[in-house]
Amino acid sequence: MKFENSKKLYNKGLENLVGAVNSPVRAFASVGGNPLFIKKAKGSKIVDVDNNEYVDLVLSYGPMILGHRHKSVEKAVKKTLKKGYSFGASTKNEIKLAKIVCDAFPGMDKVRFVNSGTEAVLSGIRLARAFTGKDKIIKFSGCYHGHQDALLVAAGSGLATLSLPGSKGVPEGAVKNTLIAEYNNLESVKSHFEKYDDIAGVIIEPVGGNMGVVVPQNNFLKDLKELAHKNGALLIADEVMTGFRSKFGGAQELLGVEADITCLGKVIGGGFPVGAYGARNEIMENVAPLGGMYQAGTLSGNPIAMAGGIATLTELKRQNPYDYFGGIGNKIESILLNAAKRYDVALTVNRFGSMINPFFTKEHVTDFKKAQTSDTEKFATFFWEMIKNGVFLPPSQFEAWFLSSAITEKDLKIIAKATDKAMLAVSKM
Ligand code: HOZ
Repeated sequence: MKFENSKKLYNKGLENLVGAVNSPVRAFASVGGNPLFIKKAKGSKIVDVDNNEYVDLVLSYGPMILGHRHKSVEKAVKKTLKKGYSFGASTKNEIKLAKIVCDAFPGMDKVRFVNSGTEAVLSGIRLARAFTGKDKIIKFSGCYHGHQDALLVAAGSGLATLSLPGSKGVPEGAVKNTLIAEYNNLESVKSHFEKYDDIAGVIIEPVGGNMGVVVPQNNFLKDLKELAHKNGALLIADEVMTGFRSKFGGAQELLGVEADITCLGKVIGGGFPVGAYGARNEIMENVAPLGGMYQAGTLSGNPIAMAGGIATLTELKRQNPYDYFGGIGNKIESILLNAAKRYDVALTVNRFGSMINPFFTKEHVTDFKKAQTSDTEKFATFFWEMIKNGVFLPPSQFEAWFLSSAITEKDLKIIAKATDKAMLAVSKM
């Protein structure tokens, strides 16, 4: 397999782009080698500029749940494009998408659209503070909530990939109200509530996806909500990854927990830049123009993005692929575990619906510390063998793999074959 054209573009990109990328995780920093440049994608497949074709398990880090360029999404977007791109005034489709979202999440009476998951969460945090009149926020190590200053500590995703404890340029003052707890460890949350009486909210990925996939154990989320409420704080669910993915009503529907504030992104825009935050009326009435919490955006509710979101969610509801995801997720889990057994490689696989990933460790991974016991050098070898055998994975141990409803039995065979070769390569290390 050749990567010459990607290599050329990478070197050219270095001149005027930082690291030749526009988001650090794309740089392949922890797996080595040059990042791949993509030419096109369709259905379950993605093609790089050297014409190598892969089964895509990155799916733009989650949004492409129907696979690439689903015909109903493409049709809706093309139709909308002909009417104009952005107006700085409201459109009917914003109301339509808002209704779909509020119907899916019973805890949301109202929603505000923004342009990314980062924006959704930073607004959700501000809203929790506005509603409670308190300042402190508890977050969990290994969870990543976008690149806003206040939450860029002990974070997963690109920071975990690059082994960064936090970000330069974040003033101490910006994180002085951020408290860190451990995922699946209620005691670590309790100790903060015992110490501080000005905690506005606890923010969590209901299923961790930015330290690899980490699933809440037992009744962790229910207990967390109860604990937060007992202390006058809100539960903020960052469902940027899981919203409409774990279930149409997100991880909250599957886990039976209703958050006070929900933040969304990724699938909600079907590949176009959309984020959203929402809550029940008494909370959302704090947002301008109804209330005094200010948040705005020139391109928020962009017509093209709204059309992409509506078409994606409509098709998703029609397909209802959640059982299918369970089935193919199960198969991929077995493929990974059987290959590990065959070649005597220590492996743990975590999965929640259509989010899955392996950790090269014997540990049962339930928090960030355990995720970090994974051998990242083994992951790097595994990653490149998968690439060379036609499977596009996130270039990081700490990013979830995503499944789309476009994946076929034939794709699963490609994944199985590649996994066998990749695991063999790992066993020889
Ligand atoms: N885990 C990241 C977002 N949730 C991946 C995308 C990126 O950082 O580019």
